[in-house]
Amino acid sequence: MTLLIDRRSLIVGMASLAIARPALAAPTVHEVQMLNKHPDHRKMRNVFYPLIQTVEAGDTVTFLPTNRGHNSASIKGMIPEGAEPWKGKINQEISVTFEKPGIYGYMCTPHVSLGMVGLVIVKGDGVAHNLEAAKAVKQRGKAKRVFKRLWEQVEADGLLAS
Ligand SMILES: [Cu+2]
Repeated sequence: MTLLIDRRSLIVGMASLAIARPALAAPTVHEVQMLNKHPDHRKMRNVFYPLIQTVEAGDTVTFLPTNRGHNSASIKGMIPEGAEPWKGKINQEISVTFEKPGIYGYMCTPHVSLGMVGLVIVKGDGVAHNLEAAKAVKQRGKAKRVFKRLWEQVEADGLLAS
């Protein structure tokens, strides 16, 4: 009888350990720099680097003011419904944690019409659910051309495969 109880509690103990394990995987922090010039394409001015950051749900992206005069702010209509928008101040380092799979378009407020925009793609179930909505958002100035290129890259690199 005693043996049976011990064995049961052992099994229960192991089961809870197995359930707890996935939660132990530490979320990753990714860094996106705010730059005056793209490190590889010097003619590209006012850029986020990398322009597309792919993350897992629960990960954090820290936007670093490597060069001055920039910020990171989500673009209205370009994040999944129910997701928290963000808006950093100029020269502010800001960390955003992404819980919901999907596409997140963002900009630098003073340079959006010069094409300073980027994408965070949060992988997982429903990663592409807001693709069409994000694509449909009207873009200002050069942001239109930059996003066109980013959508092409997203497709070419298969970044929406969950
Ligand atoms: Cu900027």
